[in-house]
Amino acid sequence: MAGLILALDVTDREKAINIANEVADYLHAIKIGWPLVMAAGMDIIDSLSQIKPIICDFKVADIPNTTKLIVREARNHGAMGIIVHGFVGRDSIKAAVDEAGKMKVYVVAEMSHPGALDFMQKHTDDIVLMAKEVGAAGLIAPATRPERITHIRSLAGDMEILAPGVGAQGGSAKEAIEAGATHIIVGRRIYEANEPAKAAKALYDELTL
Ligand code: FNU
Repeated sequence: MAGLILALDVTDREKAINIANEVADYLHAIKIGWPLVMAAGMDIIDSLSQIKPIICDFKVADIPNTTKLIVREARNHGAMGIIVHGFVGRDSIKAAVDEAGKMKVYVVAEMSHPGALDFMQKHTDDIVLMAKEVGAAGLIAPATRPERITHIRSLAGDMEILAPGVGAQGGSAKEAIEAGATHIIVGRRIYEANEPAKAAKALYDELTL
């Protein structure tokens, strides 16, 4: 079943935990990234893991050894998944997958912002095929370009596809799922809403109707 992932890009620990609790019923997982981890520390992963599984959006883009060290830190704090960049190449992605254990590795296949067309999109197909061969659990593909999700799905087999770009970036939850995403990632549309639970429910309903 399609699932909703909250991008919890707030920079206050208490606010993060409050929002997570408020919307938890509608979530498959919570994605946290540099804004929250830099503000609240790595322990926020342990705390939020008590509420929902945590995906660390660290967009790791480094040599294999450093990649391995970063993946290990996320794993030691109880993360369910980690997002890494694919353009760094096969050896770094393999290092992430080898170190991840039960944790899922998600490889960015194509980003959702317009700048992704400058360099990244030219290499999307190769990144998808490499991520699949190396044994990554899933891919990140743009909800802002559903036709690209469909294309990426045609190469990805049954890998998970997480699609950011719904709401604030203009993408539609329903279109992303119809195009082939398994999950949508939504941040501002939920955490900036006057009533986050209502916003999360509306997206959840859109996925399950
Ligand atoms: P919202 N994100 C993204 N596009 O937006 N990880 C990508 O291509 C990508 C991401 C993240 O716009 C972004 O960093 F690979 O407020 C943010 O955390 O809904 C979230 O997805 C989108 O947030």
